[in-house]
Amino acid sequence: MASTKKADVDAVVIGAGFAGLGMLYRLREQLGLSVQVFETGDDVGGTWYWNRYPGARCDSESYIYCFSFSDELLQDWNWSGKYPEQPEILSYLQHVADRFDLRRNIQFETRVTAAHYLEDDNLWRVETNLGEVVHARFLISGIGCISTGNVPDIPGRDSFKGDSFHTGAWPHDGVDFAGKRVAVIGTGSSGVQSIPVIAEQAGHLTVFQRTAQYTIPARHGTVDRRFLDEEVKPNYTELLEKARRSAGGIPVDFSERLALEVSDEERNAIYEAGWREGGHRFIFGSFRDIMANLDANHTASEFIRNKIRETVKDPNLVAKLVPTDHPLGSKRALIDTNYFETYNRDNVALVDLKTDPIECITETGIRTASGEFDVDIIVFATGFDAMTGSFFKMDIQGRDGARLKDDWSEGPKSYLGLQVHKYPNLFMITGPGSPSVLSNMPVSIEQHIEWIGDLIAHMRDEELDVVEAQAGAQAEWVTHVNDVASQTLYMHANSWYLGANIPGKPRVFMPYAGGVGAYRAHCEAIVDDGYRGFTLGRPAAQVASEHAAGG
Ligand code: NA7
Repeated sequence: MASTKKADVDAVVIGAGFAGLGMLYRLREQLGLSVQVFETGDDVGGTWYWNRYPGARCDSESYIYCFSFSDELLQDWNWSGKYPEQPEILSYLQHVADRFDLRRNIQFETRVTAAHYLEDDNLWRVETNLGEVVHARFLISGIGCISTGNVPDIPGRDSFKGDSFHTGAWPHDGVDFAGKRVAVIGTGSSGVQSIPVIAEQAGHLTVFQRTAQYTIPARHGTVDRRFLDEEVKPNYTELLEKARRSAGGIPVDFSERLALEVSDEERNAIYEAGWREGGHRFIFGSFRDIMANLDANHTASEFIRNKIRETVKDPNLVAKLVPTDHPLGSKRALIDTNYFETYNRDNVALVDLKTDPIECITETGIRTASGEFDVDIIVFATGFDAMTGSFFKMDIQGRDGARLKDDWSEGPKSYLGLQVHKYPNLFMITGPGSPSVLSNMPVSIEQHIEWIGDLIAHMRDEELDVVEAQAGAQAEWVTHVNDVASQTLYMHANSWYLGANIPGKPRVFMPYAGGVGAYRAHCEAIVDDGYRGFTLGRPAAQVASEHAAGG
């Protein structure tokens, strides 16, 4: 006989970053549902709560790094920087939480440890590290794509007697680098942002680089008030719509030019202009085939290599800093402030781990093949177990005893990055298989929030209790995600998109590389087709028990 357990709330949402806050607002204010949010931190913010390392900043321009659900919020909020810095994004999210009275449904300092689908009850049983248990009809993950830090298991790591920090778990009261000998391991986004700032504060900085990077000057500055007041605020509706239909979730026009169709002089002048303007405009504003064609890409990659050669004075450092093993953009495209210039400082040294690998961490520092580097502080800018790591920290079980860890052991499988077959009523906001990390995140997050909200509203209207991705639709989507990725330059590098940064992680391209606009259109077509690929209905157990009771 079917159980009669009741839901404590309509939905449990995990995480109180952009995704969790937006989902809570949508479900509570627009659908009138009861919602319980669990958040590990002691405040809202997600990524921007944890990543407080020096120089932490978003690569999207501030005017488009925001929620769009409230016109008043869009008009009232004024960013101060062209690229929003971590403290300001955190203030923004705190403001959103206060303005819309979101905190009352968020339980802080609480981690979801397990979530089991109870088939007889059609409920998710959600358990926390505090031993609490909540039953909910829907379970929605807003856990972020890059939220489980990767601190490499280097021999002797725990023997280090100095201080060590991962950039994604930075102390709230900061780190005093003054006069200290500091090691930074890693030159991804977090390393490239923090290295110039730490170099200014530290006595001495040694950077341990595994892969040399392309990075483009951000040309960060204060926000252009005229641009904001005259071009952005009166036109937010159109700008946001353009962002939603774009490739990367930003409202810009890509150049129509092809890199190999212009003369060398013209091409160089265009790159120079892009370099002066800075940021990702260097890529999308110059030629449309840089990210699609290896020969075109080579011209841009070589332009940046020449900039490194011009900027860095020591030829030994140039040889280490010039990237030669992957094309521009095949790892995450980086933007920086004074990154290469920093290597001209007297107090900065660089160790190339390709030729001089780390052997171990000692009580006093880092030992490589060539010698010992004594330091007071080690900064691990070594990235994240992206996209799947945070799911695997929870024991997620679907119907028929399915375990997410097992079902994703060869790489994540989902339908649209939104749902997983065998996990009814579980939704992922920007899960693997959606554009997520290849886009301006708030735009992708909001699309999922709206889509999930619309589906739940549809289910309520139609008196349907359960929704589950079909196996066939999921398999087709996974194939499509792989096919699209295989046609891109992303396959030419060892990146965290492919899980290559985590030893033993399956090498599968996790986000959807088809673009935000194309993805959105796909999601809309599926809805127009009666939620094609999803099974919507009433729980089998409930129907069976009604039959048995003559209902
Ligand atoms: P990333 O981009 O994953 O960068 C991590 C860096 O750490 C990268 O240079 C790695 O080298 C390096 N790394 C990782 N493991 C090791 C070990 N074991 N030894 C030496 N070096 C290592 O993380 P970030 O935090 O910088 O950025 C994450 C995202 O946050 C970013 O893309 C934005 O979306 C925001 P590798 O390149 O793998 O050789």
